[in-house]
Amino acid sequence: MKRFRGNPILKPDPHSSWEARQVFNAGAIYLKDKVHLFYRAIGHDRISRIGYATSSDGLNLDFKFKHPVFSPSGDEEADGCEDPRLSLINDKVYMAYTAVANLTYLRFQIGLTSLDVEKLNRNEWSWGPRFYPFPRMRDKDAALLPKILNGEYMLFHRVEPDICVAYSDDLIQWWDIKSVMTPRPKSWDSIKVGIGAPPIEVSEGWLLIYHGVDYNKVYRLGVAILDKNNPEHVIYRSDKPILEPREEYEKYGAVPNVVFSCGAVLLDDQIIVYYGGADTVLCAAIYDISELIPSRFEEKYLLEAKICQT
Ligand code: BMA
Repeated sequence: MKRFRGNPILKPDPHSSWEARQVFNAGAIYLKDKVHLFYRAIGHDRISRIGYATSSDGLNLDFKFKHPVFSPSGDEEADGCEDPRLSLINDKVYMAYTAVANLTYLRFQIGLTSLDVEKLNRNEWSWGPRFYPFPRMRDKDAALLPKILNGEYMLFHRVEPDICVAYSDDLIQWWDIKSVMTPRPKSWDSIKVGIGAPPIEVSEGWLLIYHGVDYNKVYRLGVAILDKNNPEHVIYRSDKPILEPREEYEKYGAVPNVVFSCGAVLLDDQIIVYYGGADTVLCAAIYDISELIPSRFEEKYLLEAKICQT
């Protein structure tokens, strides 16, 4: 694993009121030869909005939209839209996010909306209607599986402390809410777990980057593989984290000791994981896919051993 040398790839802009304090936790999709990043931005008013930037190599940003591309609307999310996670299904980009309210009976729930790819390409930010899949249920860390399986959408979300799923055929009615991954006692992911990027399809199944929190409130990232045809089955889960706070920009900031991801892209055989450092800046880490999938590691190891022998 390599942290990108140019980290952080995005820092708060003191001259821009809506993103003056924190820019972090970006959702990502790869489309039309570039990575599109939708990031959480906090400004002077401490409200979270979503900003947008693109990168042709996935690491250096070459375009940044001047204004937020998605902002809170209505009582359900008056205090902010956080942690966007993007999934491309057919010609639509779906964005799940945390809708934050300031109501005694509601602090946060999941929001879901969509944007046509054509509109994204024209930077026309007329998003579709906003849905709240589980109205007023305390829930976050949501993303759609980027594929319709057996005619159903599959939503990952987090009812504390577990990663859960739910299914729907119209994105309005949801059923079969169930837990699929739970914290492990005495481990780096002992208190709660939540997904990072939406699952990425690979030959072995669905690769899931997820976060885990321990008793010291340290956020780390781990990896799991989900069954290809039935992604509610976890077929592999890493014992050790794949990323933990180590650099200054991960240890010190608005919330110390946090690496937190909402997006990743697979480019050739490398996965670029976008993550927020200490809830303040946006960073990237690059993984050879064989580092994340144990069977591929084995193949690579055997191949290297063979090359050494000859
Ligand atoms: C989560 C979310 C994230 C944040 C993380 C660490 O609950 O609020 O946006 O990065 O906590 O503070």
